[in-house]
Amino acid sequence: MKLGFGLYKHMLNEEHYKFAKQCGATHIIIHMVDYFNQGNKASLNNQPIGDSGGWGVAGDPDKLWTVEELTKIKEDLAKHDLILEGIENFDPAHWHDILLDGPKRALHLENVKTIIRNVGKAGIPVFGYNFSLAGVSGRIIEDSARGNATSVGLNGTNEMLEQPIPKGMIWNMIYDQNAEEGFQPEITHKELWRRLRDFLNEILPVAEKAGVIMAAHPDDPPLKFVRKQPRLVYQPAMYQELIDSNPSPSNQLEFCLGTLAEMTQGDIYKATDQYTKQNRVAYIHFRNVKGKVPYYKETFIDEGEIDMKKILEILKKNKFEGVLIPDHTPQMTSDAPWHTGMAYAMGYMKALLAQVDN
Ligand SMILES: [Mn+2]
Repeated sequence: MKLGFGLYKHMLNEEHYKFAKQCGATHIIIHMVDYFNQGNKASLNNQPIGDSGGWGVAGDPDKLWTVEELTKIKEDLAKHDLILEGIENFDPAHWHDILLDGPKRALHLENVKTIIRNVGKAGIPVFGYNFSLAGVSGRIIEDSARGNATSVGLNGTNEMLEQPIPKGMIWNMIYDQNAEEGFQPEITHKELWRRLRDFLNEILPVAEKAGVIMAAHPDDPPLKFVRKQPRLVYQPAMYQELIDSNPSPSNQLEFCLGTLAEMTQGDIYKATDQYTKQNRVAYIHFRNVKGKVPYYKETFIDEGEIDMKKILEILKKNKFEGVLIPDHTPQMTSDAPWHTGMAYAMGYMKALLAQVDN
């Protein structure tokens, strides 16, 4: 198994590459979407939580990520002896009408195909995505982790979770600042699954040919509905439905332990066993939580309810050889809350891996 590190768009620089390497990472997952773009008042130290204004403005709809820019990032990382393992998430500006089944759907399918081909040409093996209309939305920030560390979670339902998505917004980002008044139409779970299957049927042959694995993140928070919209994967068994919907070897999972443990059904150890046994896990968000929706808190890696060592033992048994990244951690009280939180998680993971994966 490999120790990886996730970097947001604003962290794609030498300082953060050095930091990741110093934490023991060998592999990097990058975000090309800028969740902190314009109008997002969120602290750069925290993960974006998704309040009523969303995360901010989506990117340029006409500017797809090029082979050159992706290759440059890969080469910059290589100078620090780091391997670019994957990209996490599409920009809503490039694919909103795939999620919405809107008038630009055909154009957006071409966008995604171009992006996947470019990712393949740059030699990046994995693309993580989240097929979700509301996205990571409605969570709250509390000083709820050990020692009153600032973290995120849910404390019962809240107004935000019930608020419909305004037109011009999808997946928490604004793709049309001049959209008309009103809300995105409400759809059924059946319709959402139809859209996903159609998307996979179009994209997976291209991904396979490009040598790229498509890795699906579950819905965070994993509720049946968020913002009046259905969620795709909000119980562990729904991941099987996703895998079974298309047999392509490029149809895989961005396996988020935290989100899966927050689900009301299933068992995190059985789910880990079930999906890694099938060789369908592309990479893992290795983080811990307490509780289940709608009452849960993200915790430090060693204070949640998941036995992380037991997870590693299951991964080892099933010969999982992919990358583990911390995903999120609580922020630690210091001059560098994000860095200290991540360094703590990485040290813990490195030690655990040394114990189990030798
Ligand atoms: Mn995750």
